[in-house]
Amino acid sequence: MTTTARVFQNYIGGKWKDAVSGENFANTNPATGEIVGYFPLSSEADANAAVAAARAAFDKWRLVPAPKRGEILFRVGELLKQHKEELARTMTQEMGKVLKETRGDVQEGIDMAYYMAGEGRRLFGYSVPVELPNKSGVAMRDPVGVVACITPWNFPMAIPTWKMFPALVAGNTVVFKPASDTPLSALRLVEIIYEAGLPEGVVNIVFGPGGTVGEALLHNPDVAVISFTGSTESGRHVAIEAAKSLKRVSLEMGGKNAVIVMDDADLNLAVEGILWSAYGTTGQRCTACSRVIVHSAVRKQLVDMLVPRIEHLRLGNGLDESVDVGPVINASQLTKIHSYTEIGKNEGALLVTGGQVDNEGELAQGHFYRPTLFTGVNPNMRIAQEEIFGPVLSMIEVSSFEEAIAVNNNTKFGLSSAIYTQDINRVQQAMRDITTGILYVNSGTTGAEIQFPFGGTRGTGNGHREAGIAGLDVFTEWKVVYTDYSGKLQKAQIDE
Ligand code: UN1
Repeated sequence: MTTTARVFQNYIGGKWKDAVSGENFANTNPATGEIVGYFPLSSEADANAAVAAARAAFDKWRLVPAPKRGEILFRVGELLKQHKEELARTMTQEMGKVLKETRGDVQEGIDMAYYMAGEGRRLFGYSVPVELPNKSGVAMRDPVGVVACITPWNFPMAIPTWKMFPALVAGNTVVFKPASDTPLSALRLVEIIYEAGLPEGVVNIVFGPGGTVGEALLHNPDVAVISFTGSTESGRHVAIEAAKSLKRVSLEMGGKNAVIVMDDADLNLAVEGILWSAYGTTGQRCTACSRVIVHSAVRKQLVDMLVPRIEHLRLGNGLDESVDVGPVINASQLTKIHSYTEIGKNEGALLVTGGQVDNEGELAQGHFYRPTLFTGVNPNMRIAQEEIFGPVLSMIEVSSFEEAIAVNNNTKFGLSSAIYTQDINRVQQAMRDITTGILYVNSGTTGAEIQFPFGGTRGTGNGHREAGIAGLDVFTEWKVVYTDYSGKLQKAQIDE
C-alpha cells in the first residue's frame, strides 16, 4: 500500500476546490489494493456550489453557436485520441478491466466526441407547412439548462461522454458526479474537455457519494435534467425524488441479457460470442450476457465446447496483456456475486465451473472471482432473473424457438438480446418478437455503437435512449415558432 498517493480536488466554476468538509476518500486499485489517489468527500454544499457555477455559465454557453460548441467537442475527440493509452491505463488501474477493453472505452468516448461535434452543424429541428396563408412554422431544439450526469464505474470514460457531449452540444451546462470507484478517469476527462477550450463553469465535477452529492443534485431546483446510469434500485429512487420537482430524468439501469443458441447455430461462433459477452469486463456490463438460452438438441455440445474455454480464461491484473479477465470492482461486489453462487446452488441449478473467489498467488490483494457457469437453470430462478453484475452465466434449456423467445422476454429488464441461427425466417421473427432495446444476430450481447440509440425496455430504462440522435432528446426542449406575415389576425382552426 502506498501512502504517497496524490490528493485531488473538485473542479467548480473554473477553480480547483477541496470539499467544504475538508475530508477525502481513498480510491483503490481492485487488482492490487494499492491506493490510486484521494478525492474530496463532497456534500450538499459542494454539489450546490457546482450547480450555481453551471447555472451562471449557462447564460453565455447557450448563446455560443452550436457549430462552435461542436468544434470544441471535436478537439476533445482529438485529445482523447492523443491520450488514449494513458487514459486506458488509468481506467484499468482504478476499475480493473483489461487494457484492450479500457482502450475500447476511450474509443467509445472518441466516437461520441466526433459524432456530437457533427451534431453542432445539425441539431435538426423541422419546418412543415402551416394551415394559413402568409404564415410559417418552425420547430427548433432549445437547451434545457443545468444537467446533472451521475455515472457508473464500469465505463468510466464512455458513459460520461454519452451524457455530457450531447448535453454540451445542445447548449446545456453540466455537473458531473462520477462513481466513487472511478474518480481519476472522470477527472482526466474533465481536464481534457477544458484543454480543448471549453469556457470555465460549463462542466463542473464533484466527487463523493450518491447519498449526499447525488441527493443534493436531485433536490436542487436549478438542476433541470438528471441523466443517471446505475442500478435499478438507485434509478427508481432518482425517478421518485426528481418527480417531486418535475425534473427530466433519463435512466439507464440493469440488464439480464440472453444469448439464444438455436439448433442450427454455428456453435463455434456462439461460443466466442458467449465468452466475450459473459466474461468480458468480468461480466460487469449492463449489456453483459448472463443467460444462455439453448435449444436442447445442441445443449450438450455447447456445454462441452464452452466449459474448457471458460476454465482457460486467465484472471489477473488488467495491465498484463496476457490476462483475459480482470478483478471485480470491490469487496462488496465480490460478496454479492458469491452470494448468487450460493443462491443458484440452493435453487437446484448445477454449478459446472467457477463459483469461487480466487485469491491465489498474485491475486491475493485483489477481488477476483472465477468465471462461473450454471446449467440446469429454470427461467424463474433468481440467478436467471436478477442482475448479478459479475462473471456468472446461467444456462437454460428450451425445446423450441417460441419457448426461447418467451424465456428471453420474461425478465423485468429489457436491454439486449442475441440470437445464433442460420435461419432467415427465425431472424425476422426474433426482430419482431424480442422485446429488448437491442438485438444482435449471430453476435454476443455487447458491442453497441454510439450512432444508434442505446437503452432498454421495462426495468432497464424509462423510455429514453442515449447516443445517436435520440440521445439529444432529453437534453433539448422543443420550441415552436409561428410567424404570421399576413399583416392581419388569422385564426388557426377558425378561419376557413
Ligand atoms: C454498459 O454496460 O453500461 O455495448 C455500457 C456495450 C458497450 C457499452 C456498455 N458499448 O457493451
